Amino acid sequence: MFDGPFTESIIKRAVDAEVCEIEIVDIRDFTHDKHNTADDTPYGGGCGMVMKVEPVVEAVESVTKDSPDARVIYLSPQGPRFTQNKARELAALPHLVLLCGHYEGIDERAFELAVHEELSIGDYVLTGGELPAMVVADSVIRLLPGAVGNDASVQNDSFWNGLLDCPHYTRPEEYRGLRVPGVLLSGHHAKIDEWRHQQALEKTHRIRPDLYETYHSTDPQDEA
Ligand code: 9WO
Repeated sequence: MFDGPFTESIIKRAVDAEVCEIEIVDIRDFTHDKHNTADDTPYGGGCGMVMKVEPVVEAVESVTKDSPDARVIYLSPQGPRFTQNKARELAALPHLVLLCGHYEGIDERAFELAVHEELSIGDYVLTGGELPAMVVADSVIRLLPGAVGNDASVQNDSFWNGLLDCPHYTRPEEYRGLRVPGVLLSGHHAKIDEWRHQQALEKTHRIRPDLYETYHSTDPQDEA
C-alpha cells in the first residue's frame, strides 16, 4: 500500500537523495501465535475488532529501541487536527514513527506504552491509518532541506502566511475566450504582488472565514 506514494515523484527523489529514510514495519510480524492474530474482540462487547496491545507495542519498540528521540504518532479521527504548522514542527524532528491502526483502533494501553501523540487529518473515518500516515509523511518530507523543489515555492505555499493560495495562470493568454488577468501580463511586480494578495484575501474570506478571522486577528497590519 505504501509503495505507490513512496516510490513516486518528489518523495522518491528525496529518499534517493538521502534527505530521509522510510521504513515500513508490518505489525503482523510482531504477533505471537501461529495464525498471526493482530486483532481480537472488544472487552465489554460490541461490534468490530480491536488491535491487540502486544503486537502494536512491540512493533513500535522495534523501531524506537535505539532511537530515544523518535516521536510516535497515531493517526486517528480522535486526534487534534494535523496542520501546516504541525508539519513544520514534525519536519524539525529527527525520527517520526507513524502508527497506523485498523478495525476500531488499538487497545487503549498501547497509547500509554508506545504513543506520544495522536493526529487527525480530517473529520472522516477511513478503513485504516495508512492513507493519513502517507499524507503526513508527504507534507513533512517536502519541507525537509534538500527535498527536490524545497525552495522559494515551498516557502511561498498556500498557508505559509495563513491564507489560501491566489489563482495561477500559464500559457496560453486566452483559452476558449477566457483571458489571463491583465495585471499578470503587465510586468509590474509590485502591482502583481498586491493583486495576488488581494485575491488570496478575498478567496480566504469566501471559502474559509475561520482562517480569514485568524489572519486578521494576528496581522493587524492588514486591516486596510
Ligand atoms: C471506527 C468506528 C466504527 C463505528 C463508530 C466509530 C468508529 N470509529 C472508528 C475508527 O476510528 N476506526 C479507525 C480506523 C481506527 C484507527 C484507524 N482507522 C482510521 C484512521 N480511520 N480514519 C482514520 C483517520 C486518521 C487520521 N485522520 C483522519 C482519519
